Amino acid sequence: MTKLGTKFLIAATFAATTAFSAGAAMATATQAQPVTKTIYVLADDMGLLGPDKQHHDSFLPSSFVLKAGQQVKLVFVNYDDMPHSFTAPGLHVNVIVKAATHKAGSDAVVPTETTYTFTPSKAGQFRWHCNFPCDKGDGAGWAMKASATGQDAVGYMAGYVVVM
Ligand SMILES: [Cu+2]
Repeated sequence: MTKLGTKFLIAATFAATTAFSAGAAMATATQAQPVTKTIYVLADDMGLLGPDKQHHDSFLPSSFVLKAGQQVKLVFVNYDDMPHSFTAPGLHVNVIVKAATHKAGSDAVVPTETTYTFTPSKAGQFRWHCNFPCDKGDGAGWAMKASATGQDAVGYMAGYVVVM
């Protein structure tokens, strides 16, 4: 083998080893990635209709399933120009969902993303509610009214996280 040939072989071996290591590192990183749960926060005409036929501030979905021990990234996409909260005391989660903004000089809403990553540790049903005095549109706070299960109407500004 010529000197040049040896150099080429070393370079090729190095490149192959590096490519393999990078691939292995990427596989590990993928395994550690949290699952993503996207939740939309809608208001005004986009908010769900209540039994009173009015639109109400709503989280969609308001109830969902997570896996114990699996890291999850909650992504809240807020189309309401008011903040909300995702408060689940049983999960030790209290996320302030930032308000949407407006396009300069127009009423067009620019949604704001708020992310929160955590790992639910134990199985169960955990209620969440919004801690803000919201839903002040046509429904005049209906979604926030006190009920037998506590603050807020499930399906709008409250719900359940089921951890399995
Ligand atoms: Cu709210």
